[in-house]
Amino acid sequence: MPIRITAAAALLAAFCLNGQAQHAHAVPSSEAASTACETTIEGQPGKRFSLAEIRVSPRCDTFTVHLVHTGKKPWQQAGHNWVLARSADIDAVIADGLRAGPEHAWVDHSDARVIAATQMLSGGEHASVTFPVARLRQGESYTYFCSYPSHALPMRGRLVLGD
Ligand SMILES: [Cu+2]
Repeated sequence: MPIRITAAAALLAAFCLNGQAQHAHAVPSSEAASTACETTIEGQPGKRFSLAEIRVSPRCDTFTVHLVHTGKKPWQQAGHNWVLARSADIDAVIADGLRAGPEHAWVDHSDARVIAATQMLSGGEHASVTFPVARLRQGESYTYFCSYPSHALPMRGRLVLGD
């Protein structure tokens, strides 16, 4: 990923690699075996996500989101990522991400309100992020979005805890 190597970028890379490693070694519990504890979502040309809603089963210990950027442009021109926060927090998370700037892929990874975030992708790239389902509360409203400037409004969806 052609981001300048800064401490934050290194942290971001470590975070993403860690997420993938966790997924690679995750053994589903027998209770969750019949439940999909992962989903794949496309970030498409025209500032669109392929899914308007993601449901997370409370029977999952962790949930993994696989993001595929189906466009062609480099991330500097039209990047896509997948960032999850409480719906009540996303305006502030988006504003702080924009302040963090391109060298942090417009996500402040030290922001505790960010529940999960993939790295920023160029067209043709993919990435995964895994988060503990214990971070989610029943009845709370969660929103995922792309933090690339001007994408957060059209590229967003609802994440719901429930079967
Ligand atoms: Cu985007």
